[in-house]
Amino acid sequence: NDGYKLWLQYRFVENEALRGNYRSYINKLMPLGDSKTIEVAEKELELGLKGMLGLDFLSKPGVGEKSLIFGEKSNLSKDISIQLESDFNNINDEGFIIKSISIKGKNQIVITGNTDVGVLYGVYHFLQLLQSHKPIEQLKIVDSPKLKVRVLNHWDNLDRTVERGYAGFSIWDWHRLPDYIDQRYVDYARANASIGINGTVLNNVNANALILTPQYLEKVEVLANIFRPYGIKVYLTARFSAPIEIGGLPTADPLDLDVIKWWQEKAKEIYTRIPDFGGFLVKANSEGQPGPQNYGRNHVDGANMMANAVAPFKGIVMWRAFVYSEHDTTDRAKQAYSEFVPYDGQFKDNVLVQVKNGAIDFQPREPFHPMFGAMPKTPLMMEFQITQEYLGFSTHSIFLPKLFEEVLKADTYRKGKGSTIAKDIDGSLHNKRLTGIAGVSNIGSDINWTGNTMLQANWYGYGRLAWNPYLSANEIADEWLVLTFSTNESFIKPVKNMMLDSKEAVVNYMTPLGLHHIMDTGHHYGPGPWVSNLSRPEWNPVYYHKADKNGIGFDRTPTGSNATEQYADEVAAKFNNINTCPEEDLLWFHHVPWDYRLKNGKTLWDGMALKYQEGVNQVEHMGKTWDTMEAYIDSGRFNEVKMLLNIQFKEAKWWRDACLLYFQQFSGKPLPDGVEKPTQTLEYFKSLKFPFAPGN
Ligand code: BDP
Repeated sequence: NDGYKLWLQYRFVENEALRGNYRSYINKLMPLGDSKTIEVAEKELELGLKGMLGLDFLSKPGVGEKSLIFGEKSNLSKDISIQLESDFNNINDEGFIIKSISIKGKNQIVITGNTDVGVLYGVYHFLQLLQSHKPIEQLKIVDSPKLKVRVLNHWDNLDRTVERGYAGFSIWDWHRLPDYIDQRYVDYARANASIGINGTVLNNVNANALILTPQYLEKVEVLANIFRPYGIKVYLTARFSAPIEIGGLPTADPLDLDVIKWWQEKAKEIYTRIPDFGGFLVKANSEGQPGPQNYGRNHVDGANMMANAVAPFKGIVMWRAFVYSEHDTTDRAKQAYSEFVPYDGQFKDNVLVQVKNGAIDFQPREPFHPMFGAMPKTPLMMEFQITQEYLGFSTHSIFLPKLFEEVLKADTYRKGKGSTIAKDIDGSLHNKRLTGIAGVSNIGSDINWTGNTMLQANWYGYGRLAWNPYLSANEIADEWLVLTFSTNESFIKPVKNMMLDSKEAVVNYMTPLGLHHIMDTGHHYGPGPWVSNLSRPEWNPVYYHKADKNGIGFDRTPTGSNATEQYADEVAAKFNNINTCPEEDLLWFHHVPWDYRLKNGKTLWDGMALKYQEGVNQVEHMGKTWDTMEAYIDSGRFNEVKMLLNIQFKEAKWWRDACLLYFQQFSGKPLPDGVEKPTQTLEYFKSLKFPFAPGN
């Protein structure tokens, strides 16, 4: 098993009684309607049922009396729809109903929804029930996605390199498109549809304007046609200066009439080819990307101009809030909030402001971004990073739904206790109509898509949380393990525990107690807390940890940068007080003396060293757990994960030793008992260079 099939394995159900039971409910497929979506739903059922139950429906038309009926509401017969009326009241356009009902005395299963795409989601859910060996006697499942825009962001370049990509090259073969259709495009769509992802941004946020030329739009159109039956819309990242680069205009000023017209015509051109084009994603005035500020305009001017261009076609603009200026270097963490919150209420209603989960940048742990909850009149979409730029690349097996869950559950207190981030992004906190979430994809041309089978769980888990941001990491791990590997509890339980612990393990061996951004710079591979020579101060790890003889950490309280003032009072008060600040965020908010006493009675230095050691121990334990799993799964995936866990163990030790040796120069204290002695010198770790680290 090379992992290509992801969580759509459709393993044969070995238990004969169970298989017989399933078969007795599904003698025949009865699709209603003839849309492309119903066609792909039928195909998926055939594939899945054949794999799991050994039935070949094509060769046995019409046998038996129990059919699986699937089709959208408008195609249901009266005697069926009448029985589902109240259920239909409980789903939205993309929701589904799976129900056992009795028709003319016969017990039938119906999968339906308001749209064909809803039906397709229901079909995938049904197949997942069988793969998880769940009973299907009395089905009544009614479910809808809680967010509207559920997209993957591909940071893929037109030359097929992937920025921060660790799973090979881009799956978009621009050179051979539009004529050559890679089967991957279809399988990509299937995988996404099976978890409810309904959009894909094909190109990097650091965009190349060429994607908007007819030559590339023709290729994009082909992908859009492939994805459409699966309910997946295509979006493009638009380079703000495209009117200059490919339009021949002298400016990209968003208030310039020619520029406005250029974008309107570009939108029209795109929608003529792709009537359901999703819209644009824009990274503007961030890390050197052009934007409205180049012309003395602001984010609202830029976003609204583009939003006007796509509005006649029901398109949206996702405008990123990942900005930090080189002119304001007091605290990078404060900048997005300062720049965006004053604009609350000024964006057009088809603009979503896309905010990273934390105010710095996709760290192993970050306190939640203070913009969440703080813009009641602006739809904010969450941006998670599924690819592991700062978390050991695809070699480290880390289950990210743990991180995502922590963020979604965080309480902004903006409307009192319980104002969680999940409630802001699903619109319920402030009654927002447009809602969304983006995940920076970890997908590439590697045979197993993500470079490490275990990281397929992060794509899966992201999709599940995009559908329902209230799901727990625990449930998601259960689902994914069953679908991907086995239903055997002796496998599921230990591997699930290993996954659930993996996120804290990486925090411990990289950035315990609120440390952040101490990865080696540029590529972010491995530790580099000593780096201090980059042109912009906030690109240097020393800017973030501020270690000195007195202590370590970034004071963001009122005695320091006062970044905490950007949170609701209750949250700010908690972070400001060193006694109530969660220890996991301690050095994010405070500069703390080396002999400060942690809650466990240890000094900060000892506690930090022990955390680094704990991270290493956790990875060692993960490896040992995995080693006992050989009997339960195929050797292909078993060996792959085993080798990767071994690399992760080595790299965890590298992180521990390099960081502790470096910080020890400031603390001047010995390593406490229980922490292994480094086997190399600090000079050795500093001398390691990785000019060819992937994803740069
Ligand atoms: C940073 C990455 C950089 C991205 C940037 C972004 O290092 O490659 O372009 O975020 O999100 O994390 O725009």
